[in-house]
Order: sequence, then C-alpha cells, then structure tokens
Amino acid sequence: MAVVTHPTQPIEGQKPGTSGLRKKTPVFMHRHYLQNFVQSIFDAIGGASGKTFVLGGDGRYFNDKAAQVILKMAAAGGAARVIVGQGAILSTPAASHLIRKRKADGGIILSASHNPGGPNADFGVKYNIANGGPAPEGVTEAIFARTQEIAEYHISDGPHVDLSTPGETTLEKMVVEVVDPVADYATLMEELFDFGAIRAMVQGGFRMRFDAMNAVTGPYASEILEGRLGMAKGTVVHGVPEPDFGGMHPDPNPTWASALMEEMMGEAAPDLGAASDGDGDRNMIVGRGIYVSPSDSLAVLAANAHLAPGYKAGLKGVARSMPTSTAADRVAKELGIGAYETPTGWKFFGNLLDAGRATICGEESFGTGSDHVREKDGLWAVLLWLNILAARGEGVEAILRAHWAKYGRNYYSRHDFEALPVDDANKMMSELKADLPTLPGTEIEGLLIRAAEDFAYNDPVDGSVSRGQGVRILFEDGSRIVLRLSGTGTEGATLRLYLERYEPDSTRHDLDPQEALAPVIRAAHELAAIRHHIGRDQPNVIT
Ligand code: VG1
Ligand code: CO
Repeated sequence: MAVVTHPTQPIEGQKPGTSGLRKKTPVFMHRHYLQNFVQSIFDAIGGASGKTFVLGGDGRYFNDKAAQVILKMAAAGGAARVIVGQGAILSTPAASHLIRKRKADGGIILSASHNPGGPNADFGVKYNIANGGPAPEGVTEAIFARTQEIAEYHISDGPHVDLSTPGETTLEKMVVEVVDPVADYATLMEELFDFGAIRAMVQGGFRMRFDAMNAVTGPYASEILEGRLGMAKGTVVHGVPEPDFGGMHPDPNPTWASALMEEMMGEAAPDLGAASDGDGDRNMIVGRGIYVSPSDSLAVLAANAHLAPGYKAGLKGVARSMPTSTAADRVAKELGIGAYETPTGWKFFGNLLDAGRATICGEESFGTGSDHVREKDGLWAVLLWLNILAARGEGVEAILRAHWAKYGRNYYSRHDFEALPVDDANKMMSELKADLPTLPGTEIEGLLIRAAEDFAYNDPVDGSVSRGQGVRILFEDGSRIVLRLSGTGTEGATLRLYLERYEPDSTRHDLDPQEALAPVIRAAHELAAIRHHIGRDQPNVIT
C-alpha cells in the first residue's frame, strides 16, 4: 500500500453554491473531478494530517464509490481517523450530530439534497466544519480559490474499505471507523422530545404517514417512528433508500410529494403527514385536510417549542432566512426574544447558534432546525410537531388556526421558474437591481413601495458582510416580494420568486394563498418584467 501523487489541473466552475458543490453525476465521475475538489478542501483547511473527519451521504448513485475515493485521499493526507456511516450512509443532520459528538475536525457529506439522483441526475459534495455546520463563506471561498491553482492530488492505492459492518479497520495509517448511521441520532431525539407522551398519543389511536421518498430518512424514520414510538408498521412509506430514489424527486413539497398530499386531503387521512428530502434535512408537514407552509411551521414551532423537554427553558432567539415569511418575527416579538434575518442557506445560522443568540432557525424551503445540530433537520421538525400535538391534545388544523387568530396570517408562496437561459435570468436581475433606487414611494397594483434593495447581511457575531443575497421589495402594508437565483440547480438558472402578504383579520384566513397574493404576484411580474426577459409568466413549481 502506498500514497500516489497524480498531476491534475484547475477545473472551471468548482464553486460551492448555497449548499456545497452540485453538478450532474457524470461531471463528478469524470476523471479527477471529485479528486480535484476533495484535494482542494483538504488544502484549504490546512491539510488532513492528524485530523478526524466524519463521512457519509444520502446513498444516491456514486455515493459508495465517492466515499472510497475520499477515504483513500484522507488516508493519503495523513488523517488520523474517519468516522463513516455504515454503507457510507449518513443523513445530513446525523452527520452534523456525529461531527459534534465525536469532536471531529470536520466532515464531508455526499449529497445533492433534494435534487434527483442517478447516473444522469445530480451529485454533490459538501464540507462541514468542526461545529457540525456547513462551511461558512470564508471557507468555501478558500476551497474555490484552491480549485483555481491546484496541480496535484494524493491518494492511497490501498484496497477498498469494507463499509458493510460497524467496526474499525486501517487504511495506510488512518483508522476507518464504521458506525451505525441511526443509533446516535435516534438517542439525541429521545433526549429532546417526550417520547412517552408521543407513545401514549399513538396508543390512543393517533396515526401518521411519513414519506421518506426512497431517500436517506427511511431507516431513521422506521427506527424512530415505528420502532421507538410504536407507530404501526407501514407508517413509513418509500422507506428503503435507493440510488435513484426510485425515480422520485426527493423534494418534500406539494408538487413532488403529491401522493402524500392526496392522502392527507382524502377521507381516510391520518392525523399527521410528513415527508423529507434526499439527505434528510428538509420536512413537509401536512395536517388532516390542511397543508402547513414551511414559514408557518417555523412560527408554530417557535411559539410552542417550550412544550418539548429539550426546549422547556424557552428559546434564546429565532432566525429565519430573508425570503422566509415574517410570521416567525411576530412570535419572537411576543416572546420578547431576538429575531434574526439571514441570507438563504443554513451556513448563515451557524454563528447565531454557536453564540447562543438563536435556538430555532428556519427557511421557507422546508428547512427547520435548532441548536441541537448545525444543519436543518427534517425528522427533528416532525418530532417537535408530534410532541406539540401530544402536549396540546389538539390537531394540526386547530393549532394552525389558533396561531393565525393570535398573530394574523402571513399568506405566503414561492414560485420557481426552472431551467432558464442563464444570460436571460442574469439580465433580468441586473435590470431590476438598476431600477431599485427609483422604486420607493411608487405605487403598483394598489401597493405602496416602502423600500427596495439588494439584500446584504452583516453577521452580528463575526462582522462579516455577505452582499447580493436577493432583491427584496417591501410594501407599506407589510407585503413583500423577493427575487433571487438559485444556487443549487444544475441546469440553467432557476428564478425563485417569493411572495408574502399579511392578513390580520381572522375572518379572512380561509383564502387560497394564490388568490390572497394575486396583487403581489402581479406587482412582481410588472416590476421585474419577468415575461419580457424569460418569455414565461407561469412557474414550474409553486410551493
Ligand atoms: C435551496 C433553498 C435554500 C436551502 C438550499 C439547500 O437553495 O432555497 O433555502 O438552504 O436549497 O437545501 P437555492 O439556492 O436553490 O434557493 V438542501 O435541503 O441542500 O439541503
Ligand atoms: Co436537503
């Protein structure tokens, strides 16, 4: 066994986006592509020598082979230990937990999250730092800079490591420790939530459906929901992770989880429906006959978290991404705690969580989480909902309606326009940005514009500034429009249009969100001249 050094050359476009580097699988499988990026990670963090890493992924096509390459490169770099999930499987939140629990120096997560998997679909690599969270911009920029100048990579020519059973082996001088991917995570969940109360609710006839979408949460949900909480076998559907997610698009929203939506809106709907994404960090919550928008879910969880043992001392603060609705801010105000607004992407919550300023965080894109790890956590959100349902003895609809009655309803929707020509999308955004200074004080569709800006974030903890994080237009009545281009897509550009309107009057809380938002939607199309630039006025996905 020996370390071999291969020449390589800078590869264009290896710039980590919202959540790591995402490309088509064949791109990642192309000669040296993965190796180049992994070596750039190790170089950017001052080498792998003597360090401990966590490694795992969502099980998508190429997950197993990529894991072997990374193990051999870590061994070549002199890493002391790599803790890897059995079968190279770890959900993103479980990886975050392992990094923290084992005090690892960092971790590599193999996933393209909610993007489809398979030989012609998507793959991704993400580096997480010692706090368990996604590398902050300073680190991802250093990684990118390294990809621009790299000349060689180092890899062991040792044999493939058997990852099929827990235990320890060595590769070069590095220990490879294979661990059960579920056990530690499930134990953490038992510490945070009142499993006894949830079990009692289940024994009293409570039923739920969890759609794992053939992705990584299957084994976690089966162990926790059916195993430890005693729910009926079959509660978890699509529970076996498959390399191509069984052809499913593992994005838990009403469009891609349509079977679950249909069941929840039907006659025989169970009490709670939930789904998770490819790597287990997202969640969709549906009550019997009622969909809970992710922004509302964040607000309800923040308002009720104290009912769970892990949060009984109350919250230190609530943080949300800028495009997420302001419903959570109203809860923070009522609780007298801090409310923070960050750019899109979980990496921006890390400092607030580490500094003890925020306890619960959320994004409109079906991501919610807390300071128990440094990633969003799909099953955590489902369990917190279960704990709240058990503690309050009420259903999802009653809880949501009571929330709106108390705080008002923030009607909210996101419209995605996918696979756009990159130049058209960029031109639209730059023309809109050029118009921003002229907008305040003007009226459009009966709405008066109060402010219009390209969002910049000043991190209150480390003082770093992140610019160009999305255009937002704020109206006098509290309505908001946000436009930004996706940083996770792999085909052309994706325009995300976020729409919000506040309705305090509880006699008007039963509108269809698209109807309630109609003037805001029209204003957005006029202001950005969407049809003019991209030739379309209908989105592909509405959430
Ligand atoms: C999307 C979401 C964002 C989320 C990111 C990663 O990014 O909008 O809120 O943090 O995906 O989610 P973008 O740049 O495409 O809008 V996932 O579940 O990686 O883990
Ligand atoms: Co995800």
